[in-house]
Amino acid sequence: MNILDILYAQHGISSVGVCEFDTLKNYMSKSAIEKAYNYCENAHSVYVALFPYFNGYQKGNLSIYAMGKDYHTVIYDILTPISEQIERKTNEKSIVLVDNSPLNEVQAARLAGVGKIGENGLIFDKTYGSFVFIGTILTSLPFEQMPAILSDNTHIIPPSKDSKIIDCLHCNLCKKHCLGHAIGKNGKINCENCISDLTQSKKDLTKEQSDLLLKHNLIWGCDTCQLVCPQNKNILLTENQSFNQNLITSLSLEDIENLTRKQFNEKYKDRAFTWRGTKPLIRNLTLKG
Ligand code: B12
Repeated sequence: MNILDILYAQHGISSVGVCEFDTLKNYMSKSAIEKAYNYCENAHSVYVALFPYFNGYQKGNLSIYAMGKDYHTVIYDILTPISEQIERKTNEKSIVLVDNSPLNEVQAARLAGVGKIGENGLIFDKTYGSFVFIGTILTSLPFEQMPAILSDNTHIIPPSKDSKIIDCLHCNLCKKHCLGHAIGKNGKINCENCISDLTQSKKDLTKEQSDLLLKHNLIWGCDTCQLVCPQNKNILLTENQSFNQNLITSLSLEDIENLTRKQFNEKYKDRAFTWRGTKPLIRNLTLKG
């Protein structure tokens, strides 16, 4: 089996592909390219895997992406053994990168052929819509070579392949429903008005930004441009237990206001909403009264 087959067979992954780092560089700034080379000298290929996370329409005040276990950890744990095997068996450098990464992950996914970009700037998977996280392995292993390595992988549960292609309808409902009118041409996001960004920002908010948050139902993240999308209507739910079990759907002031940073991190270990501390959460909860 080659790396793509192995990746494809991992539980919790819906689509996999590979793109050339040289091509991806066209979508990255000079400093991002430099950072990527610091991670992986002679970077050659980017393996891309999509991880579905839609858990149904759960009521709460946290965004769907933050209800389950922290996706950074989940994806890192799944991809690391594969990355380590690449290094062991080929002597090439290899590193797992998720989200906090110099790579333009959405473009990497598009170039790897695992999905298409919608007007909301997000990648859409055939079966799971845009509710997919992107995980990557950046490696010096040449793109042309997919040697038969990694054959000692075990836990193999192939995902279903019979699915329809999801293509953006360009209906622009995502743009129309975005309260901050933050989605521009070609999915370019204006972070000054993007509610997802504002809820997660530690910065002081302007009066206009606070008013925007007051109109919004969540205190962390935003799902609007995904939930209104017709192409997300009949998607499958995630089967990944990290994203469909032990969900935290809401937080209240009482839950967090008296916690130190350390206590907060311990209480909500492995949750994506902890990375900015309690400050933005308390600000957002207080604002909404
Ligand atoms: C910074 C960041 C944010 C910021 C800014 C978002 C932005 N798009 O600028 C904020 C906090 C607002 C944010 C919000 C969200 N994010 Co975010 N974010 C990132 C991060 C770390 C970098 C994004 C970035 O700056 N890209 C580079 C810039 C330079 O891209 P760009 O020039 O704007 O180009 C984009 C578009 O123009 C488009 N594009 C270019 N050419 C063309 C041509 C056509 C025809 C079209 C249609 C589009 C198009 O493609 C580019 C990529 O999106 C990525 C992870 C990563 N390392 O890539 C995650 C990432 C994009 N985020 C992700 C998620 C899940 C979210 C949220 C859904 C979370 C939430 N529920 O609140 C929202 C969605 C908001 C939205 N519609 O984008 C996922 C997206 C997965 C997916 N299915 O695509 C990523 C990939 C993280 C991951 N590993 O899974 N995010």
